[in-house]
Amino acid sequence: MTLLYKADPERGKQWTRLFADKAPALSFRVWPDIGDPAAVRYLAAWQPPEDPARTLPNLEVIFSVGAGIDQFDLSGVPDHIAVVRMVEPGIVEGMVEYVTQAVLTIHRDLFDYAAQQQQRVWRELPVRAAASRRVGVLGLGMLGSAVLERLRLFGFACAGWSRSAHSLAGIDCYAGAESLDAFLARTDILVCLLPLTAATHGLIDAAFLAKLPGGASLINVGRGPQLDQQALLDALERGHLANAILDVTDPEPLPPAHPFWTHPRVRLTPHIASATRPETAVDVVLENIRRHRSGLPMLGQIDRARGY
Ligand code: NDP
Ligand code: OXD
Repeated sequence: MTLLYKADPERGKQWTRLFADKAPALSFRVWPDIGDPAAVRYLAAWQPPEDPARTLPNLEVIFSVGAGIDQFDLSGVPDHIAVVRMVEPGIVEGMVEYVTQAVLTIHRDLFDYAAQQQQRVWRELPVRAAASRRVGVLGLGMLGSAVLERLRLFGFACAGWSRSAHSLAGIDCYAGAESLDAFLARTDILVCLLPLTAATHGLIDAAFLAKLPGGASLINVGRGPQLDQQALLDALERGHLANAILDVTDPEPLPPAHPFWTHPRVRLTPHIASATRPETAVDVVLENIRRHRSGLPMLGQIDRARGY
């Protein structure tokens, strides 16, 4: 029984060492050295090969090496092959760090201080109490809920929005399309941590941004196509939005002439908010293989109809 890895080759070397150490009996191979294709039961990939069921006739499970699975073309993956996203503590830690720094950057006026520094201006701005700053997170899954739990400790007024109803201590939870307007109206710093699906593609458009209070800011760590980038530029231009911190864009990278590169109110990072950490991911993949062999539900198995 083989587990085949098909993603970044450098990380592949780490995965190889870790699997050799933690599961020496498992045959672990790195694409394109697949050995006997019929022996491959598990695939850990960022992008599966084209027509995976034909290339790997006995494939049972595809593990995404990332938290998202939107990069997979599932139309070519038959239903009997389970698809599992990465649910591991390293990704969560990285995302909590990134979003915390982004929220604090906005909360403590670092965009304004950067502009002042350019002009050699030494001037204090009034400090707002965290309790008066309303943070709202789109998505209350593995990442959104962890981010909110941490932000709550700073004293921010925290809320989250999801598809189904949730209950989280100290967080105002909103659910479903009918509650979106109320959620947006109470949000000063909006964080997007939604998966990319048909329902979230283009969700953050001009009408959506207009529902945020004047002076609100956006942090997008979900996926680039969830945001209408021109609508964001327009909202910043009009002064309706104050700042944006974007870790994901569409396309990635943006073309050199894109206005985001030089916009004083936009901070860009190259999709680095968080990444799977092989040391912890390997344990989760091994646990999922054990579960799968015993007929138990796997951690992070996606619902194909829902798209995440
Ligand atoms: P989860 O699947 O655990 O959570 C997704 C959340 O989004 C759930 O709360 C879900 O609601 C909610 N949701 C999905 N669709 C809708 C909808 N149409 N309307 C309202 N809420 C919706 O995902 P994770 O938290 O693990 O990851 C979220 C995303 O973060 C990933 O898909 C990926 O795109 C992005 N990501 C980005 C990284 C980066 O470096 N920039 C790194 C890792 C992930 P419900 O709870 O009701 O199901
Ligand atoms: C992920 C990502 O989905 O890196 O893990 O964006």
